[in-house]
Amino acid sequence: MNEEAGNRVSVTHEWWRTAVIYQVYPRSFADGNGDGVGDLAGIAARLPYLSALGVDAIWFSPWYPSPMADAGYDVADHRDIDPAFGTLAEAEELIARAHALEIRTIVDIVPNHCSDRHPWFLEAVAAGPGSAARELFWFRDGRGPDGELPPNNWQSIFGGPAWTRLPDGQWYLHLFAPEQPDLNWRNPKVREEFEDILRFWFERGVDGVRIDSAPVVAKDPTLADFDPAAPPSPHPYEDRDEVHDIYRAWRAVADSYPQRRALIGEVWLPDPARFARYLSPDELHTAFNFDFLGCAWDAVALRRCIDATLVTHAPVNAPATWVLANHDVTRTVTRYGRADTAFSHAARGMRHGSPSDLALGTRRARAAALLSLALPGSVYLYQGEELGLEEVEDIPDGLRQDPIFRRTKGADPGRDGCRVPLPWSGQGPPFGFSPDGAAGEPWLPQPAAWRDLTAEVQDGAPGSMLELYRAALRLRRQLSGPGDAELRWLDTDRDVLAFTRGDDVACVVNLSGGPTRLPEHRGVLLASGRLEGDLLPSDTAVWLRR
Ligand code: TEU
Repeated sequence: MNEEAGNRVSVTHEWWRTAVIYQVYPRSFADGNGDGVGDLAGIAARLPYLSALGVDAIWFSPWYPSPMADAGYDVADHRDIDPAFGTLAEAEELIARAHALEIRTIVDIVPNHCSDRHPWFLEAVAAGPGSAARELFWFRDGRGPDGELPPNNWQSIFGGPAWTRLPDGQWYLHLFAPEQPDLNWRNPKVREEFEDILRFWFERGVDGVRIDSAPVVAKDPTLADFDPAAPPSPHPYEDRDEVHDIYRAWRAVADSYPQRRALIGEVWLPDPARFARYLSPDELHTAFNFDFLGCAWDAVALRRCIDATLVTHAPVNAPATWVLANHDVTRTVTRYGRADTAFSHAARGMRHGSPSDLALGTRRARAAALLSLALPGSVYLYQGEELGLEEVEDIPDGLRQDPIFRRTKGADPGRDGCRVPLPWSGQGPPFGFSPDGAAGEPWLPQPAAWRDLTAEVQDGAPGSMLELYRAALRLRRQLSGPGDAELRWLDTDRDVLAFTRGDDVACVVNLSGGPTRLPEHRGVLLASGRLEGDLLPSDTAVWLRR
């Protein structure tokens, strides 16, 4: 499905339209130096694995210097690499080595906030109330007789109030953790700084940036109270019109390079029309499809989501994206094995630990992989998805690191369960994540059962998840039809998804309780499970030659 096969990095084709993009979460991918934390040396050593998997690009979750209050999404310096991960020279080398393997690279940019250890924030704290340094953030006096109450009623997305008070009495705004003070995007210095950060990474050869929490960067400067159950329009901080001006300026930066760079937005928004505005021709190139990511394993819901996605993207001529998982959400195998197969952040605490049939979840995750890789647009894979890893739900409380866990007093377990270091090889932890004899244990404990899911065990094993992904990615490149070709639904039962891509390929996914007969075809290209003659079993997907 990739027209650029064979020469993908050197041509100026809009690669992001059809790319398969693999998310590396550096802490948990591979540990080169044996301290129990993933790093750039570990990633470099595993590049051949990603090349053999057949991905077109790697997105690196934040690798910058950070106190890791939010696993690197609290950035202290956007122009360097955290010493725990390596050096800037290693990052440059990694970008170059990926390019040599025809793999593009995407870095994560976090514009809404920085770390409370960022020099700007340290300076603002030191400079005191009324200083210019505080203008780069949202500092305010509190309410109540002694200013002991927060300036407004806004709540942090991670739980608790969105304000923290300093010893000098002023409060500062943080939509996420207190260690992540929000930047004031009304200040031109903030804008200049981020445009310069984009140039910094584009000049180091990265092919795109993923924009963290893209819609929340602009705030209502009156900082008025609001009722979260009935927020006003415009919302005080979500999806305000001013954000588009910011991203138009970013697009101009991206377009100023001869090999154009892609802007990819993390845009969680319920309103498709508002979502599509981010994809205007002079703004972002693509944005993650969170409706698809949250959608239940249900044919009617999925078809509705796919149709709505295509309808949303068509007028702005932006490619759709298909995402099943990332570092913030419950792993697919666990989710699809539960009675309730949808995902939402709000329901994570409630669903945590509810029974999951992992064999069933795996069957469905395999079918979902073939579904998403057959849809028109680009696809995001989250590390470990290709190994069929489940959510680790029994991490001892004392080892949990996600601030969500603490800030909700355990009501929401947080996101550690999808961030457990990958199993590469061997019979027990660290499963090749760290080198043999490493001093440090993996920063989160790995389940013993992962001995059956290591990349080593799955390599070359017929029917393994890894081999399914490899075969699907290989075919996706080879098949001429799919590319940007239109999706046409075939007439089927309500609980079966069947569509063609171009003239030669069809995809059929059976979400009904029993087997279904395959439509007319000229051969099976790939199946997520064993077929019974011309019957496609339940929770199985197939790619057919038409
Ligand atoms: O996430 C933004 C975001 O709001 C959610 O995805 C978040 O994880 C969820 O609401 C929590 O329940 C981005 C990053 O993907 C996430 O890892 C960071 O923690 C967050 O921004 C702050 O930078």
